[in-house]
Amino acid sequence: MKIGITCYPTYGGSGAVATELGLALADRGHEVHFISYAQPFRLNGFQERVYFHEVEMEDYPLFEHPPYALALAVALHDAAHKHQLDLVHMHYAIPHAASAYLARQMMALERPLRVVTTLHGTDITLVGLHPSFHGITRFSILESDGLTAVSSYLRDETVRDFSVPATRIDVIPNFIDTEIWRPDREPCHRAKLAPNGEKIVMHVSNFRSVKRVGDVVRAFAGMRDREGVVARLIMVGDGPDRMRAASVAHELGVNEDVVFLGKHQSTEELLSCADLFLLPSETESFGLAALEAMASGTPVVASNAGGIPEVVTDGEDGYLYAVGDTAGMAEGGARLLTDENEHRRVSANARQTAVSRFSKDSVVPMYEDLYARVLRADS
Ligand code: GMT
Repeated sequence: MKIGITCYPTYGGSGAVATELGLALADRGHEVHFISYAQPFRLNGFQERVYFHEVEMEDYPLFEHPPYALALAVALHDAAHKHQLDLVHMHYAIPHAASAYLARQMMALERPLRVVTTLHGTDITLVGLHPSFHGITRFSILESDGLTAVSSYLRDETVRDFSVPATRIDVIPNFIDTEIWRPDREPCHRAKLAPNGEKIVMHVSNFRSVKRVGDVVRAFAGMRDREGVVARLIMVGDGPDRMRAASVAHELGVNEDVVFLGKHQSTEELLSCADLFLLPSETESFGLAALEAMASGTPVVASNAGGIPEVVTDGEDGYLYAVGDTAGMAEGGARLLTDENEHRRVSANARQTAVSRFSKDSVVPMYEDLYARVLRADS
């Protein structure tokens, strides 16, 4: 097949999944064209059958906000026309699904162009709910020929808030390359991250309010209060709540042992040397960062919000707590940091879950099946 893929190219789970999907599809013999305003951050190095088309934008003084959705529609149409694309796959509905709708209309006189949209999270649970986006989000996802959500939770939210029939949505979970995200990943930076042999607690996110980064620090401080816990907290990523997290660390007197690394391209190198991963989010449609930690053999302590329980099974391959229960997270985290047998058990289960349920090889064929269905419906 010839497939166009659009995603947000900067940091973020949806862009990461879209890029990994494109690379995996190319590996399996498909031709893949990424179409976006910048090269997706995980798209580096040459790979056969992979192309990148940058969306060109005219910067005209009249435009306070350049109309990216329109420029993207034109770029999708151009790529579909020039490269004979069979379908375009949009990751994150806003504004991509609307641009794809326009591109499909533009192509209609020539030949059919099919549109698949993957819902990732806040396109449905937050941004899409805003009155300025709700109508166009509903319209454009209903107009998509194929529709996927990354968890059953997200499918149910879409049904409830956008009146989209459940039968229209395939649940296809996020996936991971378990050869890249692995426990024995080299190089290991443990000695640099924790020079005095401390345990490493880690958090990776975009530090938006939904991530509750203050709770990450509170849970860590709670662990540190418990006997036998000598640990450092490594905060990876950046975003609006970074300062807030730093001031919580100050207030709780743990700032000496909280390190803000900033954005990092290859978190697989960091996660494989962590002892514990914290994800206390208000909500997550899936929680790709948790899956990356699990594949790296790092036990996850998280909130039982949104789609996280579809990834982490409490007591088996991680521990889950109510949103805001930092005392519970501290207790569970401390147990994992001090009880070696428990750590080994949860770590092995986490890796096993990632390999058996969320590996590239088991999930990518689900997209291929959907594409085939969508294209068949055409004839
Ligand atoms: O939805 C967002 O705000 C951003 C999006 C992203 O691009 O990272 O995150 C969502 O998509 C990820 C990939 O499918 C999921 O793993 C995240 O859980 C989800 N974030 C939220 O639901 C808050």
